[in-house]
Amino acid sequence: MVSRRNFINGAGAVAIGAGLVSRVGAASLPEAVTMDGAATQPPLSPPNGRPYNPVVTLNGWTLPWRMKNGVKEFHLVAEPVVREIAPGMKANLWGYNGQSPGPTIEVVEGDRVRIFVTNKLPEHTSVHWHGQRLPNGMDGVTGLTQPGIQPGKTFVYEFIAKRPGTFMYHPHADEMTQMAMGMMGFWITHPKDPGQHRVDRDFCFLLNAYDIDPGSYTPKTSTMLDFNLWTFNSRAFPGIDPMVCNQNDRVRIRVGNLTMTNHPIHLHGHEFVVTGTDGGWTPPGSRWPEVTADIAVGQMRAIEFDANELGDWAFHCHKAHHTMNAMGHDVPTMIGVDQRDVLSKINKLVPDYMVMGDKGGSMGEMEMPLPDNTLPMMTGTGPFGGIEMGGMFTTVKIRQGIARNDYKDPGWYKHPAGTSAYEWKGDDAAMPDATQAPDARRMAAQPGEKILKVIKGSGHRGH
Ligand SMILES: [Cu+2]
Repeated sequence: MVSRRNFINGAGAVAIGAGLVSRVGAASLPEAVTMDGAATQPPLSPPNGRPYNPVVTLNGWTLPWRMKNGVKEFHLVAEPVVREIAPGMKANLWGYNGQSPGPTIEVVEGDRVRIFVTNKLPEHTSVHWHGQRLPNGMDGVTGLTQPGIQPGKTFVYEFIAKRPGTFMYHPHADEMTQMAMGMMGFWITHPKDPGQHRVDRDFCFLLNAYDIDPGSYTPKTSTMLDFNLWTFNSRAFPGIDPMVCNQNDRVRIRVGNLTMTNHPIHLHGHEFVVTGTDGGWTPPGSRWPEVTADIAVGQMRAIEFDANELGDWAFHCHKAHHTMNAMGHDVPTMIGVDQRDVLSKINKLVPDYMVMGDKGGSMGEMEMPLPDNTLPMMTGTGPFGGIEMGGMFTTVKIRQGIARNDYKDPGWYKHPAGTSAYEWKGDDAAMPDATQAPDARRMAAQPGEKILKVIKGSGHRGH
């Protein structure tokens, strides 16, 4: 839900509606609109200015603006925020206008844009408009192109949005702290001709990561690589909304990476092409089909596909530890280790000790008591039971009869009879032989023979 605050004198409430500004704001600064929730907001249809096809920010929103003498004016407020990472966990982050990431800024190629940035953080900041062509002095690099914006101060950035495409914004001031705290946002410059690069659904989100100890609320800002929360727009599965599509829609998903590592982003059931990069639209002749696109640090990618196949299709980072949440990251591999003998001995010392994972996985089904304010490592429940995922995971839900502007979750897909994997209940003799490779046969244990088991190292250092 959008709410409005007035940073000049705290004057009374103002009617809610895109593009509206308060009287005080109109006389000076544009009003700083804020958001108080993490649900995906419907696209913001432009109330003025040139027409475009708006994007949908996954678990986010688009910042309203005001037109002043032909200039699109926005007001960003850098400030501490509380972001719900997923139901059951909140984080003390830094962001813009009430949320982290900040709101998406949408403009049209050729627009003159003026952005007021008010700093309500306890230290100086700046905003770098990542990927834009702009005058050097508007590039937002503290010390290099401007002094830092001190706490309580407002700076103005102004430039023409020259190149259409997919961009990001983030501070270029005490970057390690401010990015680790969630200071970032998306920027879309739509093409002048709304018929160009037209799709039916256009989603966007940032990849980000945090290191928040179970039971605490504030990210550890000195962490370089060993993050324990991998998120889409500061949300972790099962807190990430699905991307809802009508069957046969042309769908674009724009992703920007502001973590410290690369993410191979993978879509099930469909092939896509990369139609946009950091530098703009890719020439059609340069595109090839794929199902996973690796997105490096600082990169933006726009992928496109035809949503032909009905269903709930997984969409996730393919690094397995990036589809995990905070709890249980430093657990040793116990597959193949029979712990029954030691259990009774350990229980004398540690009454609540549990045997974990000797048959592999199944963390998702364990009912472990969690400390306050954290998320289980593998979680989420689908129509067939535990999904055993976390972090950078969501679904693309493709249905028939979804209205053009409808993005609400249609629930789980109901598979038509005879189209799901099923348990074999027939005669085993009717199955084809399970042929084994010669090595596997040789290594199979004979009765009474002991097999050497390998116990892998623990932890996840250095990803
Ligand atoms: Cu990843």
